[in-house]
Amino acid sequence: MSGKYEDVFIIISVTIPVNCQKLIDGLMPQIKDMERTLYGTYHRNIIEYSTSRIKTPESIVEKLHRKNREVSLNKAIETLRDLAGIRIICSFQDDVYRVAGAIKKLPGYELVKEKNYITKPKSSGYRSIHLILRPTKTTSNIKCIEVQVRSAAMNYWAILEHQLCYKNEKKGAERIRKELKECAIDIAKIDKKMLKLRKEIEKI
Ligand code: 0O2
Repeated sequence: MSGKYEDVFIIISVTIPVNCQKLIDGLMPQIKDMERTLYGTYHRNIIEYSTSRIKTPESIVEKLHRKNREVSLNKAIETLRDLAGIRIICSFQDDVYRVAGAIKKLPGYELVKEKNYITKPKSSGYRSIHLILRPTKTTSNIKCIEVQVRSAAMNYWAILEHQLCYKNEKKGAERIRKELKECAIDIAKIDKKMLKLRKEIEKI
């Protein structure tokens, strides 16, 4: 951490986590309810599991810096809509759409933005659906929460790629990035195949 960001870093560390936690605590119970309802409807686990995370001060400063924005608490609150995040991991590809559809209908939340990185994967190969939600009522000074919905296979790739390459500008890593992208394509094919097999089994 560069010395010039130390003050901002301390302010961010104190203010952001408590406000993000309010957003997560507001949404997580609704997701758990939704999980039970989906199980009741489809008689299988549509959602494997869900997790939450609060963006770390290091990651906030890094992201503001990467996006050429002023590194300040106000800029972080104004411009970063994934300070509070929930990730929902689904079993199959079609479940991702079921869950995203259900999230968009949750009472008390307005959909601010939807990004479908499944139909349009990122150049890295990353696949996921991102929903930015705004609660209609909140006491948090942070107004948005990001919900990432993806299959277990997409998640497997994203976790490993995050460790190996994401945000890592190392020269000479182009070949590795290319191979990781090929892995994302292979994994997407396997995801499709698993879905096809599930549909075949459902017909037997
Ligand atoms: P971290 O460390 O996960 O918190 P926006 O300004 O909203 O249009 P933004 O915020 O860059 O653009 O949104 P985007 O592209 O939807 O990405 C938000 C988050 O998605 C990232 O957060 C990552 O968690 C994940 N993500 C996006 N692209 C990739 C990728 O190529 N690989 C992996 N593994 N994850 C990705 P952060 O803050 O960048 O990182």
